[in-house]
Amino acid sequence: MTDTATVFCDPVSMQNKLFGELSSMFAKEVPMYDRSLAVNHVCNTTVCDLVARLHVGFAISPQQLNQTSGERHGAIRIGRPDEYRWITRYFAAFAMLPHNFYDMTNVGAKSKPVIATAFRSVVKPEHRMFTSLLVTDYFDATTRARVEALLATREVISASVKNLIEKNETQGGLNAHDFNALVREGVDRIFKWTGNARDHALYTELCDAGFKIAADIACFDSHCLNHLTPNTFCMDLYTASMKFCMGELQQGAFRERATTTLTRLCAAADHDWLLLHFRHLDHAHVDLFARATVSPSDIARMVDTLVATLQLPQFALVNLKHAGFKEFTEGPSQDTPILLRQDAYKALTEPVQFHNANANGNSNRNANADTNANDTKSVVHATHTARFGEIEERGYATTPVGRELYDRCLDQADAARDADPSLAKRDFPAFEKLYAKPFSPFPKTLSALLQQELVYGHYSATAKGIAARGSIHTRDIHQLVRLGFAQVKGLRYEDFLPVSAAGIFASNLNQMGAKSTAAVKPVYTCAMFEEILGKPVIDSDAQYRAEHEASIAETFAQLGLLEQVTA
Ligand code: OOG
Ligand code: NI
Repeated sequence: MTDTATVFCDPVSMQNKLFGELSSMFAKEVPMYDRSLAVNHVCNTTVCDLVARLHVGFAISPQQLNQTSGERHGAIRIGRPDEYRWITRYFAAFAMLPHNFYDMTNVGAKSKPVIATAFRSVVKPEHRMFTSLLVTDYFDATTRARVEALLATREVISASVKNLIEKNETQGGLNAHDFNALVREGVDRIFKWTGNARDHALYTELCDAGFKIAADIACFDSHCLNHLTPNTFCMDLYTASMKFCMGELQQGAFRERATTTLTRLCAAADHDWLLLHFRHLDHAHVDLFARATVSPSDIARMVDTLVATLQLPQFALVNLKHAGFKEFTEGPSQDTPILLRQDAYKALTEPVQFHNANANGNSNRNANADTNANDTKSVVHATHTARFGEIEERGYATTPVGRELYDRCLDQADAARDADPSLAKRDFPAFEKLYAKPFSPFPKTLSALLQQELVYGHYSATAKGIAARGSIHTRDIHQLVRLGFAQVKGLRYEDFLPVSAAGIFASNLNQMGAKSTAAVKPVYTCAMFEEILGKPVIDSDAQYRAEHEASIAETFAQLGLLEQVTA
């Protein structure tokens, strides 16, 4: 019997639908975002053209390209623990589970009164939502009471969405009609920007005290999406292209950067790089590709085409209202393929309206506010700067040793950059060299990164290895790969980095962190956070490690090496 009303939708397909619709919503509201997606598409297409020349046999369909360019992460900020638990249950319907506990109250000068996790699929995630919770006990008692009182009076999660979430949990799924309604609630209400806010006096006080983040969370009437980050195949090509379209790079300088980047890509785009960047490929595909060379004149022609495309009227981002592009890419140097590199156009200053009885409170303290002084219930027209346009390129997941090395290298690289902040503008190649030097302890190839146990991989036996069963005399996994008996794919990093998230908070709020004003600064633990979620938080490092180790055990089994040990 097929009763369509009882056929449940696939949660991952619905996840794709949710993120697709969030992206359309965001694109309608923020023209810069819409255009940045178009620039990313042009850049990803250029990278694919280059890769197809380098690897004869490589192909990507428009659909596959759209899917990869459509991978996204977003960020939302929640005010109350009960709201947070509903959001956890909302994402669970889409098979998105909490991964990692990010304590943003404890990241040095950029500390903020939020704790967070990222909701994503456990296996091959394409979408993620970095979800923060405001911790009100970070504040002195008076501020805390005011923030909590304001938050207590808002209702973001409607009764109908609660019903749908409960129905999903009791039935073990939702049919298309219900699932579509769940998506619509997210897109039209929970994550939608409205520009409506409340309590301008509190807003101003929180901002002045260095707590813009709290103002951003407490005074607005939805958990609006503050960014939605697409995936790029080549960060440096994208950032140069955006700066060219935004009028921040002249054509000559853009040509130089694009040429350097595409030339570097010719060297970097080996099989490991292909497997890292293209989900539709596996060893069986890349092994069939024939390597070819791309000449400087081929690259020059590609750059000509890119320049001509980006000069089309639809890419004249210089004509849109914006606050410029960030000066530096966050993350490892361009030649170190680990974790993630992120960049962004800066947060836009957007109009907001404060509706409430306190509207006249202290409004004249904010130069941006324009109040009708005759009416204490009037609307305050002000501005808010929160939504920005991030982009990311993902690298290999590091082991704890790799992560520790990364943190040390990053500290040095940041210090070098901060010592000469205008170098990137004056002399970009010199800046790249300066920033790359502290990362020199990292090898640049997957095999060396694996050999030094800095990143995780997924190993499998090759046909040649299986044929050689019984005559293989080593159990060194790296040696097995070198001999062609095993093959490996680097595991891609699917999570966030607290330090770079803190930098993102700081740059899009245009404010560093602020210390706790509570009598005693509270300590937040993952266990406390799990109480709020009502679910365990998955430790992604343990997952990467488990996959790495299980794949080695499976490879040994396939190669008959387990029997050898026990024999
Ligand atoms: C969260 C920023 C974190 C990232 O990419 O690290 C983030 C926020 O601004 O709410 O999205
Ligand atoms: Ni982000």
